[in-house]
This record gives sequence, C-alpha cells and structure tokens, in this order.
Amino acid sequence: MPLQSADLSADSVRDKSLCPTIGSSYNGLDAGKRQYQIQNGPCSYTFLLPEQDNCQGSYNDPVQRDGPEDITESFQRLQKLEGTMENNTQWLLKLENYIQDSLKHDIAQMQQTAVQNQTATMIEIGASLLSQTVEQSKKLTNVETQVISQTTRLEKKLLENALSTNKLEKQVIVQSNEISKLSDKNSYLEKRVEEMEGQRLVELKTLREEKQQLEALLLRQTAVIGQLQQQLLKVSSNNTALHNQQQQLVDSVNSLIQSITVGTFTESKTAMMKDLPTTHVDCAAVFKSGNTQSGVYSLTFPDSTEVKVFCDMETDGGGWTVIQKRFDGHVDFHRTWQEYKKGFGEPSDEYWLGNDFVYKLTNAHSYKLRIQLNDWEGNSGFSQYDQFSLESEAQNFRIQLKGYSGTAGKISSIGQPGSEFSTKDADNDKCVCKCSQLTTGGWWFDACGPSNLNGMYYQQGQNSNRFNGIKWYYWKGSGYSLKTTTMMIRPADFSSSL
Ligand SMILES: [Ca+2]
Repeated sequence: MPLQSADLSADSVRDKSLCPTIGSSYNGLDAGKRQYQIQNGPCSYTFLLPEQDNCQGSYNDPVQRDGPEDITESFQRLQKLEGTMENNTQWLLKLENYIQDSLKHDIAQMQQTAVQNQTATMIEIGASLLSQTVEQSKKLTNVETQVISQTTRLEKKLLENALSTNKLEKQVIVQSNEISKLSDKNSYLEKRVEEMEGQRLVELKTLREEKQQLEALLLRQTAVIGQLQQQLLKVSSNNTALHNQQQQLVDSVNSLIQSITVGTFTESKTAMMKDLPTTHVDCAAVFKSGNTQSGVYSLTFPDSTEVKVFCDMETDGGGWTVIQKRFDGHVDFHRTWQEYKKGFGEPSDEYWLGNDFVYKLTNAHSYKLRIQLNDWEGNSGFSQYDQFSLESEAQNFRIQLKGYSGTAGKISSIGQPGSEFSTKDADNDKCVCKCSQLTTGGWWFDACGPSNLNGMYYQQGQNSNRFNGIKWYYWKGSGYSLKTTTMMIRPADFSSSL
C-alpha cells in the first residue's frame, strides 16, 4: 500500500536544523492519523501517518477467525502490512536524505558564516597586529637609529681614547727613557761625587798633616822671632848709643872745622848736615830707625814739608802712620774742604792728618790702610785694605782700595772705590742731596754710602738710631754710632824686622 501523505512541520525542522542525529518515538492518536515525533538531542521532528482501519480489527479478535477464510485474510493483511512497512521504510529513507541535505546546507552556511566571522575577526586582529607591528617596527627603527648613533659616538670616543692612549703611551715611553738616562747620569754623578769625596778626604788628611807641620814650624819660628826681638832690642839700644856717639862726633868735627876754617867751609858744613839721615817720611821709617814706641813723631816730606803725626808702633807689628783718630768727640769734625785738605786737631789727641799729605804719601809709595774700630760694648774689629791711595785734589781726593781682610765688614765697607771726597762746602757725592751736610763731616760719600767715620760723635746711651753718627754699616748696622776709630797707613812691603 503506498504512502498516502506525510505532513512535515517545516518550521519545526528549521528550528532544529543544527541537530546532527536522528531518533524516533510514537505519541498520541488523532482520528484516522498517527503522529510521530523524532527526537535528536535538542532537535525534535513531528510528522503524521494514515491509520489502517482493517489492521486494528483483525488484531483485536484473533480467536474468532480460526477457519480457512481467516488464514487467507491473515495472509492478505500480512501482505498489506509488509507493503505498508516497505512504504514507511522508503519514506523514512527519503526523510533521512532530506534531513541530511537540509542539515548539510545549514551546516555549510553555519560553517561559512563562522569562517567569515572568524576570518573578519582574524583580519581585524591581523590588521591591529599589523598596525602594532608597524608601530613597533617604527619604534624599533628609532631605537635602532639611536643605538647606531650611540654606537658610532662610542666608537669615535673609543678611537679618540685609543689615539690619546697611544700618545700617552709614547710619552710614557719617552719619559721612561729620559728617566732611565737621568738615572744613569745620576748614578754616574754619584760615583764621581764619591770618588771626589774620597779624593777630598785624602787631600784633607794631607792638608791636616801639612797644617800640623806648619803649626810646629810656626811655633819654632815664633820662638826664633822672640829671640831675634830680644837681640833686636839690644842692637837697637846699641844703635841709639852709636847714633849719639856719631852725633857727638859730627858736632866735634863741625866745631873743629868751624874753628880752623872760619867762613871758608860754611857751605860744605851745611851739605854735611843735610845728608844726615835725621828725617822720616812716615812712621814705618821712624820704626825702622829704631823708634818702636807709639807716640807723636815729626815727619818730613821729600819737598821738605814737615808734619806731626801719631805713630802706632804696636798694632800688627807697628809702623803705622795714623791719619784719623777719634775717641771722645771733643774735636769737631764738621769741617771745610780746606781744613780736611790741610788737616786739623792734634796728633796727641783727636785729629785728621790731611788729604793732601795722604795723597802725596800714597802716590810716592804703595800703602796699606787699616781701620781699627771699637763699639760701646767693649768689642773691637778692624778692616784692612792691601792697597790704598788718594788721587789729587783735582780729582777731589778720590779713594782707591784693593784687597780686603778683617773682621768688620767687607770690601765695600768704606764705600765704592772711586768715590770722591765731599765736605759741607764741597758736594762731590752721587746723591741729589748733599751727604756731608746731611750726615756731617767730610768723607768719600757715595749716595750716601755705608760708612762715615767723620760723622757726629754721640756719647754712650745716645749712640743708637743715629743717621748722622760715626757709621760703619757692615759691622754695626745703619743707626749705630761707634766709640773709637783709628785710620792708619803703612807701606805695603813693610816688615817689622829692623
Ligand atoms: Ca750731592
């Protein structure tokens, strides 16, 4: 029997389109129809099938139909049932195909939609990733650029540092070489110094030995000199006696000549008197004549000028002609040019011998100058010059000095050699001022120089901080005024032996 109808609820099918498998069940009954529902997971399919009227009666009363007619009818019904079953089976197959087709389409659509959505989402994600990547790439590029620039800068600095390091290394090498050279030189010099020290030690030892020998010799000579001096004194007294005898003899001869030849031999007598050695040009000559006591003596120049002087016969062997002497200040030394030229004071007292006399003496012979000084504290000192002379008045009695020794200063203690003499009425110094008027006295001022032994005399207690006192800067400083001074000269070749 063919399938009469099948009412499919399309809405029901669409609503459950996502259901993948099929199951079935049988529900309730309508008049002449049967309703079937297929449940597949969340999906349900409902359809109606026609009911067979003849089937129900035969099944409900099987006991009343036991005869041959019943067998035929049963057979026919079975055939009908078989046909119906076959139709149902075919219909179910169709339904299954239909459901499968519908599901395929829906699934395909769903998949397509899902794929599209996913693709869109992926595209969006991709786009955002791309933009992020681009930004990151930009940032990376920037960072990379910065890194490159930093790297370049660092490389430059490294290069520069390497160059400077090279230079420094070279300099260090040069310096090291120089240091090693200096070290070599130093060690060489040290060796030389050691050698020289050794030599000096040897020389010193030799000199000490020589000194000891000389000292011994000096002692012996001193003893010999003492003996000689004693003999000299004896000879001197004998000499004086002989001199007196000679004088008496001359006198007696003169009286004899005078008594025998009156008037005839007058001139020859005078000549004989003049030839006698009774005059002395300086105290050295007086000393040599046997007068070895300090005191006032008369000197006679070669031009017959006579002058009285004080002779120092004790200091350093004696024979000194004193040209200046001060000890208590009672003679005024603030004098004129002429007074300093001719001299003033008394030889037994304080005095200045005179520039003219000293000029003549020191130009006739070579003289030493010795200056004896005493302060107010009982100390004494001296300055000595091996060569001393004055130039003429035309040269303003310019002073010349050479060869210093002594205990009271140095070669420039008096002043600069070549300084001219100045007095209160003759300004020949090198100062714009007048040193003689400023510091009093006549002296070889420079401007105004380190000394002035002819300055103002100050008594003890008033002798400090005096700019115009008796000054000797290189012994007592600038403001100190001395107690006593003596200036004296002696021939450079003087020997105290008679
Ligand atoms: Ca002047």
